[in-house]
Amino acid sequence: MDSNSKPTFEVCFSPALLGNYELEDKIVVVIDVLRATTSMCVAFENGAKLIVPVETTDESMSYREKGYLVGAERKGEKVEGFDFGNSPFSFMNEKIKGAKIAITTTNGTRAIRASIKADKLVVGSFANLKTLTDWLKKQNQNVLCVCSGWKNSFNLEDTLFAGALAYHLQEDFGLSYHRDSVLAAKHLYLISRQDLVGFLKNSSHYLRLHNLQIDKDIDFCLTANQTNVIPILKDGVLYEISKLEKANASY
Ligand code: 3SL
Repeated sequence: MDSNSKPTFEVCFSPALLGNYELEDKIVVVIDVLRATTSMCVAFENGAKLIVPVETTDESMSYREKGYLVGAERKGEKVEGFDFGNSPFSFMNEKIKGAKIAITTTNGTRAIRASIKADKLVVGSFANLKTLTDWLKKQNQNVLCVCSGWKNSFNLEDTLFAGALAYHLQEDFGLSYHRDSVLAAKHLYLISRQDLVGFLKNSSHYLRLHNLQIDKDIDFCLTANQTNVIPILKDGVLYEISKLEKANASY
């Protein structure tokens, strides 16, 4: 990065487009608003020690014998035999305090694994919007938002969160060659921010979760600023950033 210029801000609409972006010099913000990255924030807010994001149910289950709580979501539902699925409310209990967790979800944990080459990888959701925005402003480093989407397709809710970041960071960051996705995300956020739930009512994943009768999860995931945690990846494992920084001041 040229020392006189602002760091760049980019938005990748799907993990399938990641090949178009350099990750190595960037902070990557992985976004799966409904619901994986929101639930990860909630788990850390409730005292989880660490979270291992994995791709398959077998991999997640293999952590049980190592003393982990294990989670798995497929088609929006908890997979039988696991401790929990992917509802933020399932991470709001005493069992989570101090727990080591392994989890696989349809898109969110895959997007994290696909972004592993990032210089730093953090997890974003409306739940930690302000804390994450403030932290990103202080880093002076190029940022790439990776929307988890749905099975490699574009989705609206992750784009809206990327747009919220774009809006709140616009004074501090410049746009790169990949500017159109940022402009589109910011525009969608600006026309929806007064009523995110209403704006998403016809979107695919809203309807998928609504049909499972978990509208309370949707409402929770679209509510801004419920926690000050920032999950950050180190050696394939997510930790809460302030705890990791204390343990390793040089990170
Ligand atoms: O796609 C994912 O990773 C999940 O967040 C989907 S769900 O909201 O749990 O159905």
